[in-house]
Amino acid sequence: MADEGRRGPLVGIVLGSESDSGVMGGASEVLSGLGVPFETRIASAHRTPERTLVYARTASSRGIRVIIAGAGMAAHLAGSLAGSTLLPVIGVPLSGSRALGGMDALLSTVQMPSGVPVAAVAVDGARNAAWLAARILALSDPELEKRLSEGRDAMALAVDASDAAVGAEEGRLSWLRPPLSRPTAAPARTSGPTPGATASLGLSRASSPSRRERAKAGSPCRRPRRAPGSAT
Ligand code: AIR
Repeated sequence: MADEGRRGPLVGIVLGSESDSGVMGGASEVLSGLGVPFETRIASAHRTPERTLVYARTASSRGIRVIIAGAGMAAHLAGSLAGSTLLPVIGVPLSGSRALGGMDALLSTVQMPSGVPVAAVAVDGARNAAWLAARILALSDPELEKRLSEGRDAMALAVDASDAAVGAEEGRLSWLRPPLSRPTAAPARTSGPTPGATASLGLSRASSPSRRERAKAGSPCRRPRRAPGSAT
């Protein structure tokens, strides 16, 4: 993954393994879209503990302002980094191993001891890690704050468009439903529903009304409740 922009990187994306790059590429995409310069590095808390330590210790002096750390399995990467820097660290628990669906990585990332915080996002939540990093940077960057605001407006517009599309779909299907203004007189206590009531919904059957239909019609099919305290 290429470094972004003319400025030095502000966000450090650290992967526990190259095998994490598929999911973690989502963070790069978001930061690229927002014009936030970042770098991507690979360092394993277990396989290369010294490299991880050096990265954490030197990140701030190189201009990094937020670290995003993604790892799977016993995911101690974010915690290790957070223990050796004062920069905010966002942890991305990854589900890659499949054995525990990412629960292993989630707990390893999120259950940090007091005083060494890791802001953990959802399992495989690389994109949200990037959005969060951008929000942190936007505290001191009004231009970035503006881009974030525009991004949020675009998301809202997309929801509006989806809602309009669903509304149109509902309009087309409304003939399937019974009219809302149908009279709601209590059904007579007969042995079954009136034929017309279910026919309009396409639910009528030649015989054997459903349990719901029997209950609606007041059919005494259900066992009577025992009074509290009554003998067995
Ligand atoms: N991992 C690597 N070092 C420590 C950990 N926890 C994680 C990687 C990856 C998983 O182990 O972040 O999600 C499997 O790595 P690999 O290299 O075997 O594919």
